[in-house]
This record gives sequence, structure tokens and C-alpha cells, in this order.
Amino acid sequence: MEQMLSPEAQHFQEKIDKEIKIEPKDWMPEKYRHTLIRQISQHAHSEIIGMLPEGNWITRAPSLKRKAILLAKVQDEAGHGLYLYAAAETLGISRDEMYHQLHTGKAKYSSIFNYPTLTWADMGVVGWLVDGAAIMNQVPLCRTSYGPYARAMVRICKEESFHQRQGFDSLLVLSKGTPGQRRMLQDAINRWWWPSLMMFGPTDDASPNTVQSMQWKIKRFTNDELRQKFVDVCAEQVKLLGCTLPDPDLKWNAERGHYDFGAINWQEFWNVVSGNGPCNKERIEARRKAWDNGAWVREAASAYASKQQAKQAVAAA
Ligand code: BYC
Repeated sequence: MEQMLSPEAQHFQEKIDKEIKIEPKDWMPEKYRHTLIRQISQHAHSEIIGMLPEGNWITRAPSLKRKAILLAKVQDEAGHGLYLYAAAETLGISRDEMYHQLHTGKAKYSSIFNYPTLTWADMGVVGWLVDGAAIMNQVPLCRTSYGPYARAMVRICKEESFHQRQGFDSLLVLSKGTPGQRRMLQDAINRWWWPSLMMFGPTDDASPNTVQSMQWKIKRFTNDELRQKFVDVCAEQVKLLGCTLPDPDLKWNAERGHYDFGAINWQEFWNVVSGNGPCNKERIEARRKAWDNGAWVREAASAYASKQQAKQAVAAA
């Protein structure tokens, strides 16, 4: 039997169906608010944690040009985190609470950032595959039903596209380099390929949130649909690098009009998501340390703000 919706819930779903954006002061089901806070805050945390594996290479980039590009990219990720935290705040959660959830392990962030960046080739591969997967997932989010999230995503996607292009550009250079550089490139692809596929989340039949999020148009494509698009694109792009993807089952399927690909190790995925990946502890420790070391800045800023307020109150009296 179809569930009866309250008049507000009915009006809400009609707006979604007509592609009218939901704005912060509009009525929304509590579960919609909760799902958005979960997804947007996890997305913000991923951007901020994502700075760590890349920051690892700023001091070791092979030229001034590559260092400047990497520095700018890492700064962009901080900006993305800030737009997203601001979008989540419009739903009634404070930034301090979101940070607390991250630092105590209550909130997730993308599994991908729990893998180490071992060589310079990893920086290019992260740009190509990780930013590439991020764009595949995030371009549809520019049309997500919640206005502040959709608007934040427009700018983020422009910057992510640039990141992806610079990653591929640096790999093209390596691909024309010495045999050692080509080996380093293939090794980085081998290590990042499968974790990149895991970024899209569990398969649709194992994804508890997809059906409702599609109905609310928070998500515009399912995890498996986006993963397949990503495989199709990468299977062609890798040829330009003269490299291969580490999947013996990767094969064009003319009937489906898509590449078939091998089985993903979901045990590894859940292991990483539940806190036991190669770098989970190191990542959270780095964020906690940054939070603690920044305490004096937060205290000084709020002391300054109270002083200014007091001054203004005296002037107004
Ligand atoms: N890692 O029901 P599901 C980036 C969790 S890119 C960790 O399918 P949903 C960047 C999921 O949260 C990366 N956890 O969930 C790129 C859920 O747990 P809870 C960030 C994952 O939300 C380059 C459970 O598994 N991008 O930031 O419908 C440089 C069941 O999953 C993962 C975004 O966040 C994962 N890979 O779909 C720098 C994009 N996958 O919360 C930075 C926005 C799933 O129920 N997010 N889980 O306990 C989304 O599009 C969706 O949230 C997802 C998951 C497709 C990721």
C-alpha cells in the first residue's frame, strides 16, 4: 500500500519532481536534512583529509613548476572543504560539531585517502584517477536538489577538472620518460586503480542510501552507474599513456556498449571504511594535531571579536 504523505511532504516531493531547488528555510523531511548533513559533511571531510597525501609531496616535487601547481591544487582542496562546510551549516549543524564528528571517528571520509602516496607518479595518478572519479561523481551533484550544495558543486567541479587535466599532463610527461619513470608510472596505476573504483561506494544492491537519495534527487546516478562510466573513460585514456589497468577481466563488451571489469575486493573496502586501512590512524592524528595546534588562533580570533563587539556597544550607547 502506498504510504500517505503529509501535505508538506507532498509539496516537498512535488518541488523535487519539478526540479525546483530546496533552500535552507524551506520545509524538508528530517531524514532529507540528515542525509544531506551526512553526505555534505563527509564530502567536506574528504576534501580536507585529501590535502594530506598530496601535501606529502609539496617539498619533494621535481621542479618549481610542479611544486607551484601542487601547492595551488592543495589550496583548492581546502577551499572546497570550506564551501562544503558552509553548505552543511545551512542545514543546522555547526562547523565545530562536524569537526568533532571527524576527529572522533563518527563521520566518514572517502576511503581513497587512507592509501599512501609513495612516489612522484602517485601525484599524477591521484590527479588522473582520484580527481577523475571525483568529477564523475560530482558533476551530477551540480544538479542535486539542495540549492546550497548544488551551487557549491559548480565551482568545485571547475577546479576539479583542472586538477584532473594537470594530473594527466604530468603522467604524459612520465610516459615519455626513462624506463624507470615508465615503471614508476605503471606501478602507481596498479596501486590506485582498484581503490579509485571503490570511491563510488558499495554496489547498488549493497548501498542502503541510494534508493531514497535518488528519489529525493540528492544523487542523480547510482554508485554502479557512475563506476561504469568511469571504467569506460579510463580504459581508453590509459592507452594514451602506453600503460595498462591492472585488471585481466577488463574487456570491451559490444553488446552492452561498456567495458566489463573484474570483481572489486569489497572486504578491503569495508576494512578501510571501518578505520583499518593503511593510513587511517595517521590521517586522523594529523587532523587532530592541526585542530589542537590551532586552538590559540581560535581563542585569539574570538577574543578579538568580543573586544570589537564591546567597543561597538560603547560607541552605540
Ligand atoms: N569511502 O549507501 P551508500 C574528494 C559509505 S572525492 C568511505 O552508497 P551514499 C576529493 C557511505 O557514506 C571523495 N565511505 O552511501 C577528490 C555510507 O555510510 P553511512 C568525496 C563510503 O552516501 C580529489 C555507506 O558507505 N566525494 O573529496 O548514498 C581531491 C553506504 O554507502 C564510501 C564525495 O563525498 C567511500 N568511498 O553514497 C581531494 C561525493 N562510499 O554514512 C578531494 C559526495 C560509501 O551511511 N558523496 N561510503 O554510515 C556521494 O556522492 C555519496 O555519499 C557516495 C556514497 C557515492 C560517496
